[in-house]
Amino acid sequence: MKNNIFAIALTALALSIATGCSSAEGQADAPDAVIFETDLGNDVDDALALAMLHNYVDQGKIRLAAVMLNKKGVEPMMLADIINTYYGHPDIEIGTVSEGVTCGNEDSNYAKSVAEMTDQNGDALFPRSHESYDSIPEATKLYRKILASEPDSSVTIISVGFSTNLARLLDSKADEISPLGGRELVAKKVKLLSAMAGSGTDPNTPEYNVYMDAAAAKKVFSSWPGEVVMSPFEVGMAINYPATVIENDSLWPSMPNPVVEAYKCYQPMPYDRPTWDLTSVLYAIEGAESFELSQPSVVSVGENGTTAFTPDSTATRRYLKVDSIGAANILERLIHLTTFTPRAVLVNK
Ligand SMILES: [Ca+2]
Repeated sequence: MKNNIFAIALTALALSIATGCSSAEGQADAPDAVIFETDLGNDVDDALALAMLHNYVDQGKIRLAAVMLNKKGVEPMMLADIINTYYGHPDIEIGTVSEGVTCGNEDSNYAKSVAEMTDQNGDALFPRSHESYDSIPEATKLYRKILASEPDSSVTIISVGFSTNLARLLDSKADEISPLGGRELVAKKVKLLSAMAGSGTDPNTPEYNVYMDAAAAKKVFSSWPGEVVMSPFEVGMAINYPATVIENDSLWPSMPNPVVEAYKCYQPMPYDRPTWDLTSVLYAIEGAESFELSQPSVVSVGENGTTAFTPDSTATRRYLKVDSIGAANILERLIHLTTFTPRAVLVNK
């Protein structure tokens, strides 16, 4: 199956070259744009989720238009660049956040650890494509530029960190990029927001991605002008990524791999880790096959970062649920999707 998908992707690439189409707009068979909104460098599931997205790019299922960082600092940008470069897609745009929320786990910042790894000559272990990160654009501006250039109702945003950038996008005003305000731009261009956030079953316990910037989360989840599907805390908790996969070098085609190194840096090995962010990627690209979807609901975000869902047939928010059989199927799929051979590695062999 993987080979078939690979062949289809190559055929699609050949067709696009033959017809001279290079821009997404007006190209009927170009995959739709996906934007990954991440706090890369906090928990390590973001890194595995980004590896999955590169697999989908290789398969021709998506265009990864940008990696937007909502964890401030240079190391998240460096690691996004390192992972994009490793997987053979160094031109994917990166956006950053200024005055983002402060993160309290700098001692376990695996982004910094991976970026500072060196080989036996003392050179950087992992190549990167930016000489400096001084000119990385603010995410809000990059969102506006990308959304303005994409076909209507085509863009999927996968948000697996804080809502800071998305709230600022909603508040953004008409400018030289687009005559539309942010809210109108989102309504016109975005088909789905798939977000790892909150809890579907516990309205009393704050969840990290929500409470770290609760005001932004409240704005986004209560007033985002379109469909939102949330992968709640308990879904990722039910599906643990196994340390045995990280430790099995034969599953990883080209070592060293920055995602594997990130995992090893994040906590003392061996440890299994919930697949929170990976589930939002899986739903966004493959749909609800092994998940269940809640009833359409209105979500209420508390000041302290709680989420409460109230069923309402007219609402546009739902959350994912999973049973034990679904969890086992999803874990198998996630392992398959993260331990793939990148096309960049195949080409270089
Ligand atoms: Ca995250």
